[in-house]
Parts: sequence; C-alpha cells; structure tokens
Amino acid sequence: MTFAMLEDTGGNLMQMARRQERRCLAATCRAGPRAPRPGGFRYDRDMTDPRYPIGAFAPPPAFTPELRREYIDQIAAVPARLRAAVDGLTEGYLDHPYRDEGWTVAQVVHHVADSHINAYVRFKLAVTEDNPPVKAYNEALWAGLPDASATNVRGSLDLLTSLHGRWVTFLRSLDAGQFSRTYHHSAMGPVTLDHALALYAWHGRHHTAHITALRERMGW
Ligand code: NI
Repeated sequence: MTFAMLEDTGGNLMQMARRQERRCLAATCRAGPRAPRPGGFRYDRDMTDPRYPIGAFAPPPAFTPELRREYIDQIAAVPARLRAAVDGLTEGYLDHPYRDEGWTVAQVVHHVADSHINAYVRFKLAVTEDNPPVKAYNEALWAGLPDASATNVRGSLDLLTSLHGRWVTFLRSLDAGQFSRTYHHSAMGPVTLDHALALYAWHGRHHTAHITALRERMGW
C-alpha cells in the first residue's frame, strides 16, 4: 500500500488515482494539524462494505509510548495472522476474489508483502536522512505482475515473516523523537513515522480482514 492507494480495485487507474488522491488529501494522509478523532479508527463507512471490513483508517488523536507499542505489536502479528487467514485454502480458494471485482485472496497476500517492503524502506530512510523523498507506487499494477498474482502465497508469507522480524526489531529501537521524523511522500507530502506506524498497523489488519471476512461470508 501507499498512502495514495488504500483502495484495492481493478477499476480505471486514472479514476482510481484521482479518487485516492482526493481522499488522501482530504482526510487522513497528511502529516500535520488535523482534527483528531478518538480511538484511532473511523467507522463512518458502511461496515458491510467489503472493502473496509475494519473501517477506514484514521490516525489517533495523540501518540503515546503505550500506543506505539500496541501498533508495533499489531505489525508484529501480521505474518502469523495472515498465514492463519489463508490456512487450509487450496488453489481455487486462493484464486477467488475477496469481493466482486476485487483482488484474489492470493493477490491480497502478495500486496501486503509489496506494501510493507516499501514501508520498511521508507521508515529506514526517514530515520537516516532529513525528510527524504519517497515515491508512491502503482499498487494496482504491481498486483497484476506475475509474482504478485500467482496462486502460491508461500513466498510472500515467508517474506513477511522475515521482513516483519527486521521491521519490528527496528521499530522497537526508536524513541519518541525518531517517531516524529518524516519522509516526504510524492503524493501526500510530509508524513511522520508516528502517522505511518498507525497506518501500517491498520493496513495489516485491514487486508487480513479482507480474507477472514470472505471466509466468514462464504462459510469456508
Ligand atoms: Ni493496501
């Protein structure tokens, strides 16, 4: 995921990009002053919307060491939870879209790996450079590439296990000052690591829930 592309859709890319940009610029993507919302997650969308099984992302009103620990724990849990979400699913199930016109279950798994590779690099850049530029990527096109649309998800699950191991070790080493550092996103402008931490904690839960909600709906 990039901040610019929270929506997973195979729809028209230009429309999608414009829609995403509007949503990001209007709502949750920029670092800096905004009206905070309590609770960290906003449930203002129809909760039956299969695109947002845990609600849309909204940053918390304030960051505390306890909240950061909670977010890091959520990020640490992603590989095992995603692995459990697809446990027992064979080829036909992994090729099933998680919603009408949505990505397949396998693509969702591969996307989390693609997104979190980008996230990991962005965090490291922000800690070692002064507001470094980072680039949005076209997640819809990435999801169509052969390695990200293949049915076999083992490679991405193993990648996530290793990646999150490194990422979480790094995140747990950061102090409050480092979480206030920023990277400069090509679509959203400056983003604090606090904001990014909350976002990626949401992101892992968001996509895992795409799969668990599908299995619940389908009785798999
Ligand atoms: Ni995503």
